[in-house]
Amino acid sequence: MASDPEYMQRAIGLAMRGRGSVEPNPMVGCVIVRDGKVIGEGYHQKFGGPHAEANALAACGDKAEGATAYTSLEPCCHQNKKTPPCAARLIAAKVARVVAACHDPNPLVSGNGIKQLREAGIQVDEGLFQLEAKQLNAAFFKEIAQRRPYVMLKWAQTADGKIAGAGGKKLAISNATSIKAMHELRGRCDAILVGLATVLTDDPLLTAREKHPPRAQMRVVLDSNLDLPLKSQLVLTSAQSPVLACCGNRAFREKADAITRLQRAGVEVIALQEESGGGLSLEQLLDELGRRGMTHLLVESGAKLAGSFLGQNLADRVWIFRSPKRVDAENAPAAATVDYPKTGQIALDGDQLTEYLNPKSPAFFSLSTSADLVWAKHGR
Ligand code: AOF
Ligand code: ZN
Repeated sequence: MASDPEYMQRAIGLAMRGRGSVEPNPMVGCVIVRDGKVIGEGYHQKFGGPHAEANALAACGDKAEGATAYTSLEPCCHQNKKTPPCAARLIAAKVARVVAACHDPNPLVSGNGIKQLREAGIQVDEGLFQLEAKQLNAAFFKEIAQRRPYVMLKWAQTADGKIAGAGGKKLAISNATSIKAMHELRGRCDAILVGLATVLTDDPLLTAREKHPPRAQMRVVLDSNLDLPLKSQLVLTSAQSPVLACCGNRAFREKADAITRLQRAGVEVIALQEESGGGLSLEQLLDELGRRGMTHLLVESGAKLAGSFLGQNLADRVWIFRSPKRVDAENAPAAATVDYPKTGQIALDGDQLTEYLNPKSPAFFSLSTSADLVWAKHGR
């Protein structure tokens, strides 16, 4: 017979399948067990759709009486939202026990779901894999606490630690399998960020080139002086996928013509504060993206901008795609370095993808592998 930890791990694994489709909601999984048998399971599949508990209870039919429900997040109890509260459903189904991994940080729930269950005479055990369950939903916890998106840095580097060719020339580093994993990741993010330097050297598209990406991406460029070329691929495709150019306050005041040209080409332009060191305020950028309801930002910049996120403790996670290729040129730009702990690694047909988590991030709870990396390894 399986034990509490095994059922909870299963609930967490189910929850991960919602990644990309449920945000800004959390990923939640639920497994219902009676007499040592799983009689129903489910997960929150889509924003606005039924919750994990509702799906799991539906799979049980009318057999949930006396059962134990394992949920990766405290069942919700608030009214007047997209779906009916899960605590009331579990009570109505007469489950005997609920094992919940962690609290729902949503102030409208925050312990009240568990309280309601207990008041109805249901035994509630909380905290099994608590830190893992919080890490699973680190972006949700961050969104509630800070109204900022979870920041993921990603780059590809050669065996000699370079991110481009001699003199900074564009270079194909990753193999096709890595590129596929990268496009899948893009498809689960709300925004992809680069600096102008990357646009000028690589002229990237920054879109998710897979069949049915669960989310639509905004492409964001840090462009202090409004030098984004109208002929860049980003600008030329702004009708298909939105582009946001962030310039400094000064350029915003003084370059009305450049702003008009970009706006006519379909680009949205906003101003950010200029930092004393020369760059734009990344904190202000994150606040702005958070205001727009974005929960996941992917930074695909060069080493300098990546270094700013790392140096300001604004990065939550880093993915490095390592290729066995070498550049062997002194003047090829080097990758940024990270000293974060490793939380997973997968082989991608000769390339290697390694995940690191920032242990000093306010959205760090445990060294568990992200749902994104689990997907990259096993598929959904
Ligand atoms: C659960 N199980 O599967 C999820 C929960 O608008 P709604 O009805 O989808 O409610 C969204 C809120 O419910 C969300 O902010 C979070 O507090 C909770 N999510 N709760 O019991 C689930 N996805
Ligand atoms: Zn619910």
